[in-house]
Amino acid sequence: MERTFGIIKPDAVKNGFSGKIIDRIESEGFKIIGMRKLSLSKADAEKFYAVHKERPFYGELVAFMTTGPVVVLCMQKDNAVKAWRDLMGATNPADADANTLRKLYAESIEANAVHGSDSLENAKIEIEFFFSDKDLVA
Ligand code: IDP
Ligand code: MG
Repeated sequence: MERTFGIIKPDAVKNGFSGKIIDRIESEGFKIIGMRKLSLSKADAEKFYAVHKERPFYGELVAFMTTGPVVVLCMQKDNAVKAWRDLMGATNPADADANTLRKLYAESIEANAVHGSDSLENAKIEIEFFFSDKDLVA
């Protein structure tokens, strides 16, 4: 069974959507095997999004991700990486399909409610960034 990594971003936590998003994750058949609420430090956000360092929105993205607490998630399901990306919807909520998390809950292309790993390789790296083995309970 595949594992992926997700974040409920500061906008969605602040707007009171954490519970709705977690409910949806479970009703779509994901098993949540790790979950923690935390505040990202600037250094953590910079490191987590280092792959986007050269993109023009990097500084603003790091600033946004440190505006308030987030919920980090490790989720398990068949084809979890793709299934979670599909459930999230397009990066820009204006382009997201109906009933995706970003269509339902995102504020903007930046404050877009959720993060999800884009590959199995990155899922492993991102899970390890936030969770140790003993934090993951299947
Ligand atoms: P993804 O989250 O759908 O994988 P990425 O291209 O990996 O999208 O971008 C990472 C994050 O950076 C997005 O989720 C969003 O928060 C932010 N972002 C992406 N494109 C823009 C933009 O054009 N302006 C502002 N923020 C952006
Ligand atoms: Mg991405």
